[in-house]
Amino acid sequence: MAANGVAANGNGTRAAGPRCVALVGPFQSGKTTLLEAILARTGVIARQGNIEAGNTVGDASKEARHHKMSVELTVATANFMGDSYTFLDCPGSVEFVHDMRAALPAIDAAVVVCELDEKKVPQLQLILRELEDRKIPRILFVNKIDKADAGVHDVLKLLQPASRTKLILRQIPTFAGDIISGFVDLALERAFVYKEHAASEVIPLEGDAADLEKTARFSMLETLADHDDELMEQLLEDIQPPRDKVFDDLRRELREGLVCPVLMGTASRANGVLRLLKALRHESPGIAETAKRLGVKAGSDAVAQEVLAYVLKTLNTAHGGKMSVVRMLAGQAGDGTTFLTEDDEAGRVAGVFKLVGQSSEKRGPATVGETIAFAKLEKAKTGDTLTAGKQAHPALAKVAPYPPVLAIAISAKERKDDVKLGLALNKLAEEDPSITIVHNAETHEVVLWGQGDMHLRVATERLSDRYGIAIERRTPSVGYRETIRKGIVQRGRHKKQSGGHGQYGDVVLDIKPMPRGSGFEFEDKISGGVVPRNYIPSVEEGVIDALKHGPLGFPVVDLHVSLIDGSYHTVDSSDMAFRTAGRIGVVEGLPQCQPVLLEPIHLVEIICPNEATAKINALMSGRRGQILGFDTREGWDGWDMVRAKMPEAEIGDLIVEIRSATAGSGTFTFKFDHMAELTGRTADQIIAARRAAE
Ligand SMILES: Nc1nc2c(ncn2[C@@H]2O[C@H](COP(=O)(O)OP(=O)(O)O)[C@@H](O)[C@H]2O)c(=O)[nH]1
Ligand SMILES: [Mg+2]
Repeated sequence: MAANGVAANGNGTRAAGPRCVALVGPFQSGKTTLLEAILARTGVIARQGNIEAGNTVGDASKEARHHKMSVELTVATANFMGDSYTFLDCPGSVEFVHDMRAALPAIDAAVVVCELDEKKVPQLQLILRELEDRKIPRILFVNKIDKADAGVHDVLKLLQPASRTKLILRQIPTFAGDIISGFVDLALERAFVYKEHAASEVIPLEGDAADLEKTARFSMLETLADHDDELMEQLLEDIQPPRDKVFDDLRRELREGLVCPVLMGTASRANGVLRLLKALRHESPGIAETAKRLGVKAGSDAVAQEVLAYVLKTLNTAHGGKMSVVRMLAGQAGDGTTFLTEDDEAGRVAGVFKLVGQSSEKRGPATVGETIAFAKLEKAKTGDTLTAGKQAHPALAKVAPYPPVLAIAISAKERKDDVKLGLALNKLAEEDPSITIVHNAETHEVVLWGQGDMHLRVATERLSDRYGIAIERRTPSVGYRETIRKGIVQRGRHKKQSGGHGQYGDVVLDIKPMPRGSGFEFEDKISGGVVPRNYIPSVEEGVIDALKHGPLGFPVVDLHVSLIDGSYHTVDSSDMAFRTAGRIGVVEGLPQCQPVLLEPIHLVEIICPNEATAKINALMSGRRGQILGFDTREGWDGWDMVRAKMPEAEIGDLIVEIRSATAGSGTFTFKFDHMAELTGRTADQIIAARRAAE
């Protein structure tokens, strides 16, 4: 082993330097509890807290405590057997998944916390997929083993469908009656009994446990041998491979992403946690492999190493301070280091901090491999690649947020907060790029788009808790339009004789419907100068004014208006007068043209595990959706994609129902397709609501 933690990354040795490990996995599987157990085990905290008591290091924000769930990434650095580890407790809820996704590029390995629950397998599959695609080494930690029964022997059968790489069972449980009392580590060939909040105790491996161990160990070795011919020969010839060889294989095959080892335990009692930490210590890769995975070119001794860092999270504290949580990928940086992003100046570091949840401790410069927070990098964003060099470094990784699926319209309860709200929204979106803010110029609404109901709720809570703005929320307006079904020729006359100068404008408009999607056209058909040239643009402006608000209350589209006749007055005519005449012509003409409501229809694509497809079809039909068909999702075993056309008004909270029909794993995308006529009761209600609102 190399001295002083200097990089030594041959297969035979453990990785060196500070590590960065993410705790990921389905919602409620126990990641935050596991972090708590790790922090207790490593002495960062004196006593392990729990979610129910609301005293954990993770989930310490007001919003997380309130909802008893992780709503953002928690960062905590600990020491274990002389090495530094930074753990990222990632939210498991799909609504907050961007925090996890944005952090992944910079981690050395992920601990995927899961439960033995069939319903949660699709969610687990989504997370593993993300890790597989990014080639991130991963260990499965089957948590809540205290609740498991004898069915636990089928761990691999239950979980393997979620993983494209071969799962490899590293431990098997041992029982005292029906209750799991400990485990056998198949690599060490040692039996342990669990002790509550203490290290497990080694006991003799004998009896039934010894027999089970032999079989389980053999299948572990068989899987390892898929990638090791020498081991394969040893197994065929019934030779016991040396223990070191087994460990070397476990280490190499994990790092190369050939296998995914499975450990187990009970986070709430800190059982199995020490073995997990030891597996990370001995088997998981370190910064050297991670930098290589990201394509960082190693500096030689002769050339000073370029300083490189990846921003994995951005925090805005209540007192206005900004912190960028970064993983140092190369070099060293501290107070005064000036960073560049890929395309901008990031700012100058004013404070380096070690984080343990909400508490931050000032410290000296950060070196390669460390995960710390830099204060005051005003322009750095989550996902940026930072360099301290003179030239920007191309982005090492880019993680685009998933397109938003749910929207609310918000406003400040009090007018005086309008400006504050604008600034706070910018900060919110900076911290969480999976939130999008859209200003609807037509309806003057500020629309907050996000990943689900809880996501948006937490966003508005932050606006009030952190920035002190009372918020009102509404359902955003649907982009209704109206059009006409028949044409008319209509005169528009504006004449006023009130002392001095009068006003005179007179036009005849030929108004005709046009095909769907063609918008609006204006045509000048004046001959003989009955309306002088210079007034014609004003007539068009007047027409456009009137089309902003049709007889049903919505913008009017898909019509053609020709100016075919009119008259003028040499003294009293003006641009204003003709604009008014144009408007009057349309306002008086349209109600006679059989106006009809138009509603936006979107093309919707839903992805779901195929056992939910029938439910999804029913859901879509129930919401006036027209199902176009469904197909297996390409490259995704056991998943379908359903396509449908659906009115925008019905999409509203569609995601909420899709998620409840798919145990949280289904989602959808949508894009505008066309406008369709809407008549009957639904249309009448929409028009009446519009009138009432005006
Ligand atoms: N029985 C049992 N419950 C656990 C265990 N770990 C966590 N829990 C509970 O499971 C729930 C979710 O835990 P949490 O850590 O918030 O899960 P996360 O969403 O993955 O962070 C909480 O009620 C925990 O107390 C465990 O090992 N055994
Ligand atoms: Mg959590």
